[in-house]
Amino acid sequence: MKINKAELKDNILRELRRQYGKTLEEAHEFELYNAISKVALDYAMEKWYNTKKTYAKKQVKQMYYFSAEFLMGRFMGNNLINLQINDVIRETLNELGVDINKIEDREMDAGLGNGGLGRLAACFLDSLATLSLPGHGYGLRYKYGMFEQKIENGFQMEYPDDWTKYGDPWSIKRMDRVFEVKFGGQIEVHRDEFGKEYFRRVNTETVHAVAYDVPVIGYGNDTVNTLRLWEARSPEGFDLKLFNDQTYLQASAKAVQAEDISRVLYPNDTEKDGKQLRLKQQFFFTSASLQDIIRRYKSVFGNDFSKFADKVAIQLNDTHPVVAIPELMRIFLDKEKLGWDEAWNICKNVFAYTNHTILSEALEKWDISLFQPLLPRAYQIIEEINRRFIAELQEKYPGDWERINKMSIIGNGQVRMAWLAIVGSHKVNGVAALHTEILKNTELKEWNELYPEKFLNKTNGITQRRWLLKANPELAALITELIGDKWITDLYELKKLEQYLDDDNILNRISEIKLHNKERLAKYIKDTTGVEVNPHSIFDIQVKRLHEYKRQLLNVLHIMDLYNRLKENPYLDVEPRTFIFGAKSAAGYRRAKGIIKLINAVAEKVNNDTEINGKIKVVFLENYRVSLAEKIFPSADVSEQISTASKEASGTGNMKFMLNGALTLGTMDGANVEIVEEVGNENAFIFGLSAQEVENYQANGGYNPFDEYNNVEGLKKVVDQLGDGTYDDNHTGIFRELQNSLLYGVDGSRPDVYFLLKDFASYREAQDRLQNQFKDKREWTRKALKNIANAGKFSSDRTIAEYAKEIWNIEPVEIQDYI
Ligand code: DL6
Repeated sequence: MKINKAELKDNILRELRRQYGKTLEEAHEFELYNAISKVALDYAMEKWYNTKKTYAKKQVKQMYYFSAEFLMGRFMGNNLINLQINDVIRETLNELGVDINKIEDREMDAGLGNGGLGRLAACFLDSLATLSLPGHGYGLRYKYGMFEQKIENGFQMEYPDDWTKYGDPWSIKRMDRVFEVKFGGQIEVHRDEFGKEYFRRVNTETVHAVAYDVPVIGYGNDTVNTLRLWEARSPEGFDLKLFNDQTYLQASAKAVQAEDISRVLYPNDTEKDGKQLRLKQQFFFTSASLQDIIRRYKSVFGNDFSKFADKVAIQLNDTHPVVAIPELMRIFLDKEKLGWDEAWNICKNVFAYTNHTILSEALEKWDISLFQPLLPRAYQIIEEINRRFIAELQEKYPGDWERINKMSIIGNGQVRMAWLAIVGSHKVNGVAALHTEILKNTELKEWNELYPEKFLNKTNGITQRRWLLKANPELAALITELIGDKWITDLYELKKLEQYLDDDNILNRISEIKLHNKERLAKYIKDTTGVEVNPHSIFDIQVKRLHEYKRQLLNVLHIMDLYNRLKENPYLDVEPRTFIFGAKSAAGYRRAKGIIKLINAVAEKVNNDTEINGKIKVVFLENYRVSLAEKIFPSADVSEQISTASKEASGTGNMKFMLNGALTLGTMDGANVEIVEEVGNENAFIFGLSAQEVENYQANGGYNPFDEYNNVEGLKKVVDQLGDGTYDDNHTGIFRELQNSLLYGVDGSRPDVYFLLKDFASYREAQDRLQNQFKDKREWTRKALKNIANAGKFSSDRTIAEYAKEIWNIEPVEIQDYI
């Protein structure tokens, strides 16, 4: 896009005057952020309009990604890059004496997600638009996103994340797109003029869903898709009569109750949390989205639904939006008066479902006692879906009641959302090859036997626009200098970098860039934590949600061991190391919070021990989020991907590290397996039990952790230190609970369910190997380059192209000019 600098300057200054009545000198940085964003949005508006018009006119099939989470991060920087106006805006602001980096830092992250699942959705939107594919997001506009984490006295504290408090220039409120969503009430049966039965909901509680549209801008093309997020509004609003009667609290009570639905993101990841409000959120956004899709369809095709599945695809991002299946059935049956078979066939062809976890506790199940009163018609429809499904099973597996009970959508007083998703979808996918195999062979074995044609793998990916081009501009520039800029939209191009594997000049430049990034992060660490770290040390980083299966505790146990070794022998030959963590724990997850406290307690001791000559430093970075991740990934030497094999469905942080030249220290889990396949075993550090070995132990009742505790070098000492007061947990007893969980099991679980002690020896060996190899800087950088060059597979462009072809059946659309 060609933009005239003088005009751009005028536009920004005019926007400041218009919005705030201020000059540049008077404006706050956040005001300037809002003004620049509005000007940039204006440049996208024409394309946005043309995209919508083109899709409608060409009547193309469109895909809607239903997700309770979109972890978008900051919008401005990414949008400027995708609009290709980043440089001109930078230069213009420079001429005005404004540092754009400071302005960028004023933007609060749109943290409308917990972790991997939500960030994946955001990467997918970027790829859809960049590949010119007609695909949009539908979700919830939470007033408060992922909580803000503060570390106080080593403990995690949670504070509300009021992400729009300085404005939200990238959203457009659409009062012309408001839908009613109904909860509760009763079902009345009526008959139409032909005597056909139909159902109507009465005495319901109605909430309004108000659309907010966010543009999703393709890189360097004309496509601007839409992320439509719904806000809950009470239809009645504020009761002025009650207010005048001086009943102040009651006056707004109804509105508050309705608006609670979109007030806050549930901050739990993989943990089951059966709250009624959560189910309300799920139904709220899926119902509004479906009504919107039907409205759009009918505006072209009227009441002829025969083409619906040829024009609409809906991807269910995990089980959270699965209640969309009975809701679409309800709309077809009760409003559009379709017959059951016709409606059900359309549904099955429209929906596809992605599973993101094998942790069975995360497969949502709702108690009927909660579900039925809240969504009586949806429940009735699920009963009918199940009745017909059970009949199908009985025919296929006569007398096999065990199997039939296990597969029943309703059972044990609960509605099983994953089962509903599989029955109501035409495709079911896992998110990495190993994950899909585990689903097919163990977790969803019976389902794969019943519907083998439904199951397929779609290995996750990440967008290189945010995670390399934006996050690591120096490396991005070098790559473009060497192989041209095609990699920005075709990441397999990076393979061409292999020609430089033995070019010392290039290896030096890569190593210098890494050092610059590490210096930048070191400064951030100093500014935010006060800890001084050595940019020449190994930056060994684990950033992700805090969960026991991700095994941050294994990482800490190794640090404690390394520290013990150094204390015993201060001359021990170890490369200086900086261990960096970033992680949020679900607020109610005691042991995960205990691990955060332990990291901070170890940091406190190690960082202040002058006897070890600063050889190891430990840093916990507060409030890990997308914008902080952008600073972290480019600075890593080592990427810690150490989950218990079989537990991490895919991981996507592993891909972001690899793309930025970090070497993976990991187990054969999730997408690590494919990373190693691409880069070669010799360019990663692999350790630990395989998924099969873990499964075997689990099948045989676990293992005896004392065998390891008593025999593995260094292990007994660190496990004992969890309980002997070496590290201060402020008398909470949480470190002892961690110790107990490893040796004896807590809350009725087996000891060491995540096999930390079992994997300790091989983890320690891999760590030692790694630090020895770091001594040879040239060889290390060569391996780093090998990682970068082989990251092509992990672009979300590849993932999305596969979904488009094999699941959604959508094609790139050339955008026409209608303005
Ligand atoms: O597929 C995205 C992401 C994977 O990379 C992670 O391995 C997986 O843990 C995560 N799953 C969730 C599950 N949440 N729920 N339900 O976040 O998905």
